Amino acid sequence: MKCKKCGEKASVNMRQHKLALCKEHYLEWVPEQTERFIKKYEMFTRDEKILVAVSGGKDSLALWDILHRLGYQADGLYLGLGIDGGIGYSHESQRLAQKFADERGLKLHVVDIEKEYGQPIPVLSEISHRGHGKPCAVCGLVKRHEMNRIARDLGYAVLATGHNLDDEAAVLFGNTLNWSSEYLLRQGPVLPSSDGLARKVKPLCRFYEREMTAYALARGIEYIYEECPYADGSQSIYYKELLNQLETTRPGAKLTFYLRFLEARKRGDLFIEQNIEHAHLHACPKCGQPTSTDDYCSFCRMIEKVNAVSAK
Ligand code: Q46
Ligand code: ZN
Ligand code: ZN
Repeated sequence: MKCKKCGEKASVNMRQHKLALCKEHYLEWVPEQTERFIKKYEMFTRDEKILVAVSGGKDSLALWDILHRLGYQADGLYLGLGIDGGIGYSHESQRLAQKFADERGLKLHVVDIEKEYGQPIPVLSEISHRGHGKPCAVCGLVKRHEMNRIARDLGYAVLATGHNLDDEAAVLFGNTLNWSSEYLLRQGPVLPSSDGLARKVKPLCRFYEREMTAYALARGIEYIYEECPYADGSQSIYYKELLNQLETTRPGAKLTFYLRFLEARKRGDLFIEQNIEHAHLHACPKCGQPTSTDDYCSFCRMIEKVNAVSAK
């Protein structure tokens, strides 16, 4: 297989684009494509301050690297979840995120959940009895809340995450199987800002996971190979496997699935569009973030409960 641009030996082959590239041209192609998606979906401009959520994994570090190479003002945010799982998961991922930032002279904000709220994620989950034994429900809630809080407190216009096409297609697949109209309507490369929350963007949403692995390796980015120990056996991993099977026999199926959905949504073709009733949102009296109840938001209720139990 030869590189389409220079004829040298190709190192990455993208069947869905019928495109093979050598390492050098691949490292040019990825940022060019990212720039194209940033413009196409109107994610942000060069004047806006961007906060990149970094986990220490390949996608978020690759995203930060690309934005930096493209000359955007992008700082990082690392949330210390306090997850060990026998492999020192949080400790190692924080070390790698910090190393990445230090080597490039980039600014990384680190927020440690245990320092902030008294307990690490697994304990918060246990005490608050949410999520049937797995900490993922509480973890998701805390991550969303903290990313919003920090973006707002530190004056970032945009919050960027490293979700790739495999992530997005798996979420779309799950939401479609359940016809979760509200989630379907909110899914996409950009979630506009609302009620004081920063805009959320996913600049890597059209890259396959394997393309991001290839990018991170080719750039020599050191990242944590292990997934979070709690990700094992999750529904999203199961959906990813199903979609990968489909992709093997029909190259490009994943991308088409996602892009056709975005087109249909843009045209207003999704029948769910008409039926959606937007829940009335209020500002949580404690933290100010939007919630659909008159009371505290779910995050603040969870923390209240944890505090009440811990005080006993
Ligand atoms: S939600 Fe669950 Fe993830 Fe949190 S506890 Fe780990 S697997 S990190 S994407
Ligand atoms: Zn080449
Ligand atoms: Zn709140």
